[in-house]
Amino acid sequence: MILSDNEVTRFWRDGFLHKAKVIPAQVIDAVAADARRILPADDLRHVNVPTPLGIRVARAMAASVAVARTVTDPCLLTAIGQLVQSSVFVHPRWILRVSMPRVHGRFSMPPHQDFPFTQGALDTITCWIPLHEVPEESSPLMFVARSHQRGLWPIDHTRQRPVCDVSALDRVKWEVVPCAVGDIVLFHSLTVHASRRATDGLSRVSIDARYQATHDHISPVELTPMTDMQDVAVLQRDHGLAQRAADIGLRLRGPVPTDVLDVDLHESRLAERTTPREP
Ligand SMILES: O=C(O)CCC(=O)C(=O)O
Repeated sequence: MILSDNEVTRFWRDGFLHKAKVIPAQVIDAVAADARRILPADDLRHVNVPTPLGIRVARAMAASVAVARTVTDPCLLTAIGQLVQSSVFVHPRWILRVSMPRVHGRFSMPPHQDFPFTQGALDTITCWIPLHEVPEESSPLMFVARSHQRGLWPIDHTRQRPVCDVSALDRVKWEVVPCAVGDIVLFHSLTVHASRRATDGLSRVSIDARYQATHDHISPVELTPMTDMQDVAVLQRDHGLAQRAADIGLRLRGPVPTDVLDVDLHESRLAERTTPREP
């Protein structure tokens, strides 16, 4: 067992859980080495990845075997299995995310729930894994505890992506979660979360991946690997980056049902799935 009974209960009560020292240092080191090879900088904290290059980098990094190993780390899968009380399916759309420092605002990533993006299983769990220490000033994740118990929060329809309407979050209390190397943060698909704007002027590099029970619903989009080997080739050609011909290294675990649930879920289903569970 990786998680204690108390941690499992806390996850279902709060909608998120910070767990220290889960991923071995050498596993993170291997990802960082791959990232330095693919990204256009030696120092990950000074990496500069403007959009749309960022999308190419994310796809290229998805081809990294080291990233695939990290998101399928046995300790991690055991921990998530404890939460969903099932064998675990790893969504093949993990992301190596470079969060660039911003000058204005409170957030780096605006407040959102993952469910409008992933759909499928309500009990989809995101695991967030930093590649370096992330203190308060380096854009840590922040959460509205227990927000997953309230189903879907109002969405800001003026934005291109389904992020939360911040006016609905006026009075909420945010819990900021600084991390050390090897730590993970797990959160539910309905937990409202964001990342704090970095105040150290540096980039922050992390992995996020999604998991669910093998028997639960999944949206077909979530079955499409993020990896695009063509993006690796374009990066190499346009940016003179080192040769990287990694195997995709996906480990799909299934079978999973592939029907889609609409965002407007029936309230009783939400209540049933988000009631805090006893361990
Ligand atoms: O890394 C970040 O800044 C945000 C990550 C996030 O929101 C997510 O993985 O859903």
